[in-house]
Amino acid sequence: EGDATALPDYVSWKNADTVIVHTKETLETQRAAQGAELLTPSNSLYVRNNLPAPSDEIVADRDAWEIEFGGVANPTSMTLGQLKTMGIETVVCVLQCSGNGRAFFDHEASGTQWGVGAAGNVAWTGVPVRTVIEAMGGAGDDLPWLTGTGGEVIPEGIPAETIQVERSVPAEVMDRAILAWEMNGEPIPLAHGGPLRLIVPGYYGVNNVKYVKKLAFTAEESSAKIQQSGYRIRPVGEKGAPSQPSMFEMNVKSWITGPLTDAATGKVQIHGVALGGVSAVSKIEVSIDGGETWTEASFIGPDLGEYAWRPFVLGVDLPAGDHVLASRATNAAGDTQPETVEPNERAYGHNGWRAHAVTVTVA
Ligand code: MSS
Repeated sequence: EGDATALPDYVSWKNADTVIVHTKETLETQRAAQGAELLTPSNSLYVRNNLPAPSDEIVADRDAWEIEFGGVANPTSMTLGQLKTMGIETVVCVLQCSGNGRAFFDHEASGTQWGVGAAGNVAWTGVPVRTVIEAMGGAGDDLPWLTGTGGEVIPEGIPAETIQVERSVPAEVMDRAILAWEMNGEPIPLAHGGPLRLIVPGYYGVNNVKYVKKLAFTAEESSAKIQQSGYRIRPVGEKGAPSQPSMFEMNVKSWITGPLTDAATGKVQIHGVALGGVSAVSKIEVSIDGGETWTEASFIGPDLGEYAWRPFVLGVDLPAGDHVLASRATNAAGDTQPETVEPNERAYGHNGWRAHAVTVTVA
């Protein structure tokens, strides 16, 4: 882990000093590298692939990429070049893996042991899904799901539903979803889903389908394993099933990004990032005594919208000794981060403030 020489080829352009390489398909942003800039620089953003990324041939002629639409009055296929003529919007939102914070659970769940770094604040530019759907005569009746299919080529002999990245989200999120071709002002790199990616602001990473090749309103949720049994909140030891809650809306969360281990005596600027989930983050508190007392901290810089995270800061005087620093966010819906969270089999959605606290030694 953290071996600077181990950047896989398809992400060789990442900044090795700011990422932790867990595996070829999982790279995490270092905690200390988060929040310093309003947007997470693309070369520091985490990567999570359920399947190896497709060949980079798919980004050689981006405008030729085709996406098929279904479950609309006039179903058709469109190229990225055509989509670009239909409308343009930018949305800043947190991209966060469902398993971000897995390392803070105690039940030794399998999967990448993400700390806080499977998350970033990203500006996506593309056409609103609603605009495209309206141009096709609108969604069909009684089709409550919006289903996006990833563009990975499934090897012959493997039933597609066992590995295909195909996710269904409630159809009403179409109002805020976009089909994006730019990330942080540049064409989306292959590693992050270029040439075209479905972005569902406020929803966990898995719903943001990369290299999206099909988007359809459907009567049922996708039959893919990743939808039916994967990415569900279930009791430890239980199997995944469609009756369990799916990893859709993100919860309110924050964490300190500095200081993380030590500081000099005198004034210290405690800083971090806070997100509201599907409702804007509205308040952030910091504790320097392990959660016994809390002080409201200040958000820094412009508000980039309800789905973005906001950096925060609190200046304090810390005497010599060890201090447990914690942060606790509240969103506009009135949800506050809990102190602890119940374990769940796959260790998803950890937003407990205690586990995210850091112990800082002041000398
Ligand atoms: N898409 C596709 N197509 N494929 C894959 O694999 N993954 C998921 C998403 N999408 C995938 C997709 C996940 S799971 C996540 S997180 C995300 O993506 C990530 O992103 P990036 O850009 O960072 O890499 Mo967990 O919930």
